[in-house]
Amino acid sequence: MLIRAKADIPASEIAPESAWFNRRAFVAGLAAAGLVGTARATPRYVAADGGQKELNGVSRGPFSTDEPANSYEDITTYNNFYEFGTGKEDPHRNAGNFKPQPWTMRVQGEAEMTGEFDVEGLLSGVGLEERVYRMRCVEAWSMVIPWVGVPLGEVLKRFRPTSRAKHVAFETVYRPEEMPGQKRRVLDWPYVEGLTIEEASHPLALLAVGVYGVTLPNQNGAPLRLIVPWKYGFKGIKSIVGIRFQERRPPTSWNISAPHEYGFYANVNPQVDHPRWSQASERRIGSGFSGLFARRVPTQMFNGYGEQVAHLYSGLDLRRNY
Ligand SMILES: Nc1nc2c(c(=O)[nH]1)N[C@H]1C(S)=C(S)[C@@H](COP(=O)(O)O)O[C@H]1N2
Ligand SMILES: [Mo]
Repeated sequence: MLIRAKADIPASEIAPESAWFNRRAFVAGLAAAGLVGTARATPRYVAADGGQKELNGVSRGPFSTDEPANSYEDITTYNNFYEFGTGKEDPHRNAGNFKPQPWTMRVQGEAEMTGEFDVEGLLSGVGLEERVYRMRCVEAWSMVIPWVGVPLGEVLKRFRPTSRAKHVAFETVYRPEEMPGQKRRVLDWPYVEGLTIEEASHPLALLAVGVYGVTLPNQNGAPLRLIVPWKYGFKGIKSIVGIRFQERRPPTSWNISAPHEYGFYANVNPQVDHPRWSQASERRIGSGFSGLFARRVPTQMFNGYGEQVAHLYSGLDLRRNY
């Protein structure tokens, strides 16, 4: 268990209202154990998973929302990561045997630099940033999450993609011995995702390595995962082992699984309903007691990032290209 009580990290300025009750109880526990002296020494967050390491030298990145962030508990116990099971609590319960270190990524395709790279080397020299983003799942729930990561485009540039690199394909690790959900074919493993090169190079797109100032817990996609905040959450592929630059559009897991329900672009769009439910509003996790009365908030076009990304889709019919 990791306990922090530090005043100067960017996340500290976010007041996770939703965590208030948990945190207060927790702080009371710490105080009883003599670990904190005063009420003012409130820990900013608590990582209960073990093995989470503090990330140093994190600067405050652009584009962060000032909406209250979800608690560390919300973010790490309510997950979608089918490799560990399909229930929201399965990933944090079943991801304990997963080994995110050491980690090698294979880079292939239309780029001058391809091969195997270890994550540390890959990210060295690119400054870690905190980005507090809204995350909107296609299932109509949402959270606000203080990620730590590096701009995806900065990392991709290092491979010097060629002019034929119109798309970037991503692949999750396949390790059925460590990922019990992969023993059942609920999806066509490994999980794959993709972006156009313009999307992947957009400054909002993030390769996340942490959350709340510590390394990603396994259930959140350790050691690194994609965050594309203007798209539905399923584009944010976790535990990435493969990147391929290519000309043609790559296949994507949810589109393969249910092509009439999930498209390639998957831009958040409140005007295009899912065939089985409305996308006009979303349930903000953690905003209501036990989630039962969670606040519903209107869903925003491009999840509120339209000012930054709408130009990527000018001339595209967003109903057809959902
Ligand atoms: N490999 C992999 N990546 C994945 C998923 C998954 O099942 N497997 N689920 C996606 C979905 S549907 C969502 S909403 C987000 C959830 O991220 P979180 O659990 O960190 O909130 O991860 C996405 N990335
Ligand atoms: Mo999702």
